[in-house]
Amino acid sequence: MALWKSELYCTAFNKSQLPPSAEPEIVFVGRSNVGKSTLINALLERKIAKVSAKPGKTRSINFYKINAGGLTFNLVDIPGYGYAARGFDERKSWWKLIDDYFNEGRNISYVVHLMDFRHGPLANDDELTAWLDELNMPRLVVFTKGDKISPGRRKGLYQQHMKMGIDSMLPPFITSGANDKEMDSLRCGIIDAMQEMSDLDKQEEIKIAKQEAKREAKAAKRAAIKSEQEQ
Ligand SMILES: Nc1nc2c(ncn2[C@@H]2O[C@H](COP(=O)(O)OP(=O)(O)O)[C@@H](O)[C@H]2O)c(=O)[nH]1
Ligand SMILES: [Mg+2]
Repeated sequence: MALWKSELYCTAFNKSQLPPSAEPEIVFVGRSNVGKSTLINALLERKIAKVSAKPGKTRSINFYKINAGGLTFNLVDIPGYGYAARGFDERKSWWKLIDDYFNEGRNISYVVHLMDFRHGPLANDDELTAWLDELNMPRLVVFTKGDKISPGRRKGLYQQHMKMGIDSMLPPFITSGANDKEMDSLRCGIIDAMQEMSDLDKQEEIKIAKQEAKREAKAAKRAAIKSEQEQ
């Protein structure tokens, strides 16, 4: 697996600060304190995202430019949601920012949805999942804090979570902070999922182009018949 080079290139607190959309974007979402910053740092092998013992510090969307051996994309870090101490206004402004980001027609490849392995999907995760479903936004689920569960209990708990009906492009990964082996397979999974999405986009484009060509051919035929009849 090629090394990932990374660079934080934009921090957006509102819609007007969102950078233009170009490269495919892989969006990281999860509840506050789920371990999102820890996982991003482990993936990028640098201390680039702030890890905090106190939940709910990051309120901006952070854009990281990634170069994975020549393959370029953006990793987008969305602020965490669902921290109990937050009030109604903060919840509203969170949804506003998220809604602005997802409904701008950006080149979003898919969403990496982080869930605490100890708990699996919680009510807030289900709410976000339902909202992403409406946008037809594919997800890759990644469990965090796997190390907090003893190895003997992991398989059973994984199966229990899967029974909750988790929808993920690949079987969900279990991660534990900065475990190198886990990070290697997660990096591969992230790239595979992105390529799969780009193939689907290409197939869709080919389908649309074929339909367009068919429509044009039919129109040309109709025009030819009409001009023949007129002669
Ligand atoms: N044991 C363990 N602790 C973790 C793991 N990931 C994050 N943490 C801890 O959980 C807390 C929140 O982590 P952070 O990355 O800031 O979460 P964020 O709010 O989702 O960005 C910190 O105290 C981390 O050290 C993990 O995989 N295992
Ligand atoms: Mg964080």
